[in-house]
Amino acid sequence: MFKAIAFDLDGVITDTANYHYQAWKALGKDLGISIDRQFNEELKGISRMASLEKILAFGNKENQLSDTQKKELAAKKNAHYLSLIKKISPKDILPGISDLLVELKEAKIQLVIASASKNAPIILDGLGIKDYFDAIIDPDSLANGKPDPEIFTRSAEVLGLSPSDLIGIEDSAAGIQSINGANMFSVGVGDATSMREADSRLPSTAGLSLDYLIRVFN
Ligand code: B16
Ligand code: MG
Repeated sequence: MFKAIAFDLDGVITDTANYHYQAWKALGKDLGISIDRQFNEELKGISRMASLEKILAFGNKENQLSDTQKKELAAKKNAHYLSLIKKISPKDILPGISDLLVELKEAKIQLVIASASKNAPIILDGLGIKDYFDAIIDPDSLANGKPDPEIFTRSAEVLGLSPSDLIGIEDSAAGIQSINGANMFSVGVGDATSMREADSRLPSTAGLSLDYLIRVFN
């Protein structure tokens, strides 16, 4: 039996992935770079600065901006993103997640947030579910972002567990690679192509339950 779950946040607990997309799309438009949902799949789970670099490379503008200009653009995107999520509330929790958190707590399973987002504490507060989590990994404390395994390895460490005691749940290809690289069981939700390397896959969070996780883990 697993002892803990490491949850990705954006795209697993709440659909902020869509707000990230809107904010990057608007910034891209300012820069004359058009991005679509297919390209956006590559940004999921990737840090703010790494996402900006990918967008600039996509638009063949990677060598045109100074570090200061890039920081300003990332700050502009984040300000837009924060305005989009200002009214986030418990009704923005994705289907099945609230019941799952209750079930996991009752079963004494520990819960940790393994999100690349620096905004994770604000989002969890808005959703009203921060107290369910035993730890939130600070992405600033990591040397490498997803797809590097560090964030999921750290999730096991902070709980004093081995990665094989945990399940990681993700919606991004980079995140699934990160879980697998940490030698943790991976559950992928959403886009089937992005989730093809997951140990177990579901089309939506609605299918997640304690019973489902026990069945696939065993
Ligand atoms: P922020 P996750 C990731 O969160 C998002 O998927 C990704 O699109 C975003 O760029 C990244 O967080 C950083 O977010 O700009 O809020 O620090 O999926 O790892 O929960
Ligand atoms: Mg995600």
